[in-house]
Amino acid sequence: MATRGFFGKKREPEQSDRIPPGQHLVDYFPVLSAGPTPQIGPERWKFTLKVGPRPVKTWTWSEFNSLPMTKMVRDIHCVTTWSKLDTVWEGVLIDDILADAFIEPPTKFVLAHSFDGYSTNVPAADLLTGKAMVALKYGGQPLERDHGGPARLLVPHLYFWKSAKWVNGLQFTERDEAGFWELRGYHIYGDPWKEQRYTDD
Ligand SMILES: Nc1nc2c(c(=O)[nH]1)N[C@H]1C(S)=C(S)[C@@H](COP(=O)(O)O)O[C@H]1N2
Ligand SMILES: [Mo]
Repeated sequence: MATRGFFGKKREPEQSDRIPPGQHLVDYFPVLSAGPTPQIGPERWKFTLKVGPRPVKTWTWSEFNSLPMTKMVRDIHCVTTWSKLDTVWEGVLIDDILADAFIEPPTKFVLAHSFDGYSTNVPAADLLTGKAMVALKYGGQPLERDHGGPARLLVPHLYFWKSAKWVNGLQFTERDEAGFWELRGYHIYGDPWKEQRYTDD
């Protein structure tokens, strides 16, 4: 006789289609940080867009909050093998940040920088056309500090280390420059569907 628990654990087929190889589902939200959580209040927060070394535009917290807000519901996948479905985010699309600075993407690559010194590289195309945002809210609430509050990058189609917490700027670069984890053995691109976990995957 089959027990209820046995069938209860069975997943909907559409749901397993959404879990990349080597990943398992979690329903809580793990915290993964390389160092301590920086405490950045609204008065100290700013966000700078750069082209190479040249700052193009800087926003204060209130200026940034007056940009168009977009809601995104996405599945996220951490290289440590957890995945979480249907996470709900609100924030400013990278497209809308560039539009506010009146620039078109000037190079093919971007380095995201954070208040804790973290960085991560993403091709510009992976940040544009509605694919990525600077998220200010998670689950309808202001983003918790441990999850990157007040603002984090969200690039949900790549492994979650690309979603820089406490983000304070984006820098367009001529070449694809490795960031914090990419310099420490993680894949330069990080597609969860191709299991691009480590440098040579
Ligand atoms: N600034 C910063 N961003 C970061 C990290 C970090 O240490 N510092 N860790 C990364 C890693 S490895 C992961 S898996 C996710 C974890 O996000 P979470 O703690 O909200 O789950 O944040 C990424 N962004
Ligand atoms: Mo991670």
